[in-house]
Amino acid sequence: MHELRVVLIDVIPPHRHLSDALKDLAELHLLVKTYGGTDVVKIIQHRTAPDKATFIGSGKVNELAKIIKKERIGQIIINSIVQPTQLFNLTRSLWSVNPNIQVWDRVDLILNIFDKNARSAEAKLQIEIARMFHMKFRIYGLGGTLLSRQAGGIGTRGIGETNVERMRRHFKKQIKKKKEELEKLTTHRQRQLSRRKENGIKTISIIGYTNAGKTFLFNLLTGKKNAVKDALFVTLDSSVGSLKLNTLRVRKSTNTHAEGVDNIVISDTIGFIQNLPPTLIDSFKSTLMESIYADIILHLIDISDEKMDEKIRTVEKITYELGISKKKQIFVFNKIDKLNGDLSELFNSLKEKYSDFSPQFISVKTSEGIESLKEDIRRSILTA
Ligand SMILES: Nc1nc2c(ncn2[C@@H]2O[C@H](COP(=O)(O)OP(=O)(O)OP(=O)(O)O)[C@@H](O)[C@H]2O)c(=O)[nH]1
Ligand SMILES: [Mg+2]
Repeated sequence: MHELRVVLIDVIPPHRHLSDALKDLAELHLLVKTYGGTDVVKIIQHRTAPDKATFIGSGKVNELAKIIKKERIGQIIINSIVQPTQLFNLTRSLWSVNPNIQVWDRVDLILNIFDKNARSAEAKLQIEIARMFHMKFRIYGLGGTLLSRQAGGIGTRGIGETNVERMRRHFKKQIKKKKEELEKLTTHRQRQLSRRKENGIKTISIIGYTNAGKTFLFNLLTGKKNAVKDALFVTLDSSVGSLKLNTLRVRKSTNTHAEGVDNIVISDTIGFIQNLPPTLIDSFKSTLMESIYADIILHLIDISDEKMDEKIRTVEKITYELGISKKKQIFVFNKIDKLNGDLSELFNSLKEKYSDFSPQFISVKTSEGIESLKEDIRRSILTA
């Protein structure tokens, strides 16, 4: 397989520091790596707003064309959600140096990673729907320019318009069909979840930014062996297992069974990322149903991440959109093994800042803090 050589592009406001922008691009870099590409060149342009026609300004387009030629670039990836006409114009202006050049925005890249990692029928279906929604807007967006202009010169109402109409109808029908299929799966899942509740089984859902260590924690708590990787969106499906509390010091006087604490199901699911269009989250409702029905949410956070605060806010925003922000949540700060020195000051400030979410500090890698987390889960579940 030949190497996919990529240029990453970001347009940032004039006052933003280059070092900050490079940190932002680090995530895009990881996404590209996950997809299997090699980023060769990074281009950051300071602008008050993206160029209306080609997203980056015309000078940068020329510079980009030279790089494509010299570095044998096959793919451009822009770290934003880009308008369809801008994508098309930019692509067209690069055809002279590489007629096969692909220009993607952030959502295209994420959808393509999803495609690669999807295993279950449910995940595949959800991605198909997300992709159709994404393409639908692409085609509508181009409808006014490219497609109807094709009809130019033809006397009557214009073939272009008819094409757009036809595609619109086609997409509408396809989306409806796929949504009905997904609806069946969702209903089935809902029924399972309701049955769990009726049987007195408590459920805990691990959520968090992608790559926080959710599956690693899930495996540790359940004894399962799901895939853990230093890549983004490794997990796309939700999976469940029973929480092993047996390592807990069981007090002789309490009958844990009667308290129902061995009946705890824990779920792992798709991670979140910033700049996701709401339709994309919406297509994952079926998978996210596990979190929607959960009694307790464990929000897992990578404490070693420079962008930790921003990522916490992104996850909080999504939990709000999913209607689960009012649920009992425990903030679990993971990867403490990656930090050096005296951590008590940091831990105390986080404990204070997130006092509503009973912060816990763990390392799945070294198992530090895991017993205390289990203890907290057990306490919370009795009142949930
Ligand atoms: N050093 C260290 N690395 C960790 C720890 N927990 C997880 N990791 C690493 O972080 C990476 C991501 O772990 P995963 O469990 O796959 O993360 P995830 O949140 O499930 O990620 P996605 O499913 O891709 O959203 C892996 O390389 C893990 O080995 C930890 O406590 N310490
Ligand atoms: Mg995972």
